[in-house]
Amino acid sequence: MATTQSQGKRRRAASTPAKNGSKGSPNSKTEPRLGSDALVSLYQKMVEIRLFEDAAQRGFRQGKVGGYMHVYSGQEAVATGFLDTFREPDYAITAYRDHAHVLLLGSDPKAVMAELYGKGTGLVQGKGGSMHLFDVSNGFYGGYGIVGGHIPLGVGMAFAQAYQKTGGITQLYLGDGAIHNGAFHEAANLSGLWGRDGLNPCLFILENNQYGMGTSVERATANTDLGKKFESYAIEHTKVDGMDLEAVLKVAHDAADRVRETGKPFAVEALTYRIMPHGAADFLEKYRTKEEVRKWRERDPIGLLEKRLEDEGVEESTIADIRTAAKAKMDEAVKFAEESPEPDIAELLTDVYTDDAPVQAAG
Ligand SMILES: Cc1ncc(C[n+]2csc(CCOP(=O)(O)OP(=O)(O)O)c2C)c(N)n1
Ligand SMILES: [Mg+2]
Repeated sequence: MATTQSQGKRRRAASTPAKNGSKGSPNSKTEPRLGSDALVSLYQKMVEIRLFEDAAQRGFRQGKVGGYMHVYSGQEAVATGFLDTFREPDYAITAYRDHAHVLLLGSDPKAVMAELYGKGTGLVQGKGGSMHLFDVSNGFYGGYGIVGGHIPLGVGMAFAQAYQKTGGITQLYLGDGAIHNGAFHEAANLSGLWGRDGLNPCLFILENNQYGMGTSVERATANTDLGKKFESYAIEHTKVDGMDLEAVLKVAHDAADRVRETGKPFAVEALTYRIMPHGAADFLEKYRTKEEVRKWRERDPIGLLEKRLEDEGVEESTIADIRTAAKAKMDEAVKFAEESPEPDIAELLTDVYTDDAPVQAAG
């Protein structure tokens, strides 16, 4: 059963359209939806991500989640805002802090939670774990644990989209730590170069949460204006307050339209903050003060959006109902993960090597 399922996934072509993308021709613009109904629906997504992360963190502490895990709490407005622009046949790729991205693209929280638990019903049959989520059917190409390792892949995906004239763009998420990795500089150089000919519709989303593990941006580089790193490669860029969903939405839609229209890369630095430790087992935070964390928690993107919704006249009961429903959904995901079977032993041999390798000529 498990084998059939994964073979089915493998058969999907790389250009399979994402289920979750908004409709419309690839060239039409996507206006940000800023009315209170739209904001309420995005609020619901952000709350679901936060509660998913809380549940995952509990599962990790109980020893039920294997491998390692990094939660996205505090950064929700960034992926929520940018993925609001996502449409068929776009692609998205990120590093290991990837739960939010895959959920926003439409993966079932039950399958994602089961993946963290290493179960056979998991998104990638329990073989990827938290850091290696993948869902091609929704346009999500991972989930990578090697810092910076996914950046050349994302630039290559964008090249493929232009080369194959799919009309899609690639959203490539990276951290403030990853930008110092050599892979970024080589890939950004090619992105700028190919972009000159309209061959790199890559939207770089630099999630500057101000730390790479315990190293602050100030301690990692002498040039702390991280967007400037893109200038070396002739990639235009801008900044946004990554805690403010509405600000992110506006910048994200402009940026995505621009990349779609020109085939050139563009970068947005979103200033954000992770309110949780770097990884699920890291609790000794000697590199930042409690006072600093408290200060940023006052700008928690979910709290800010709640205030905004109140100003818009959204009823308190609407907010409460969203929270209750999200909690029930995540409880259900945990129950599913806990009750799911271990992966079938046959899974050891699936999705390891491709079936599509060219046959080598003899001699
Ligand atoms: C090539 C490589 N070097 C070091 C590590 C260890 N490591 C894991 S996460 C991390 C920090 C990356 O920071 P950033 O890109 O800002 O992402 P964030 O964790 O803040 O989301 C490091 C150095 C790694 N996984 N891969
Ligand atoms: Mg960081």
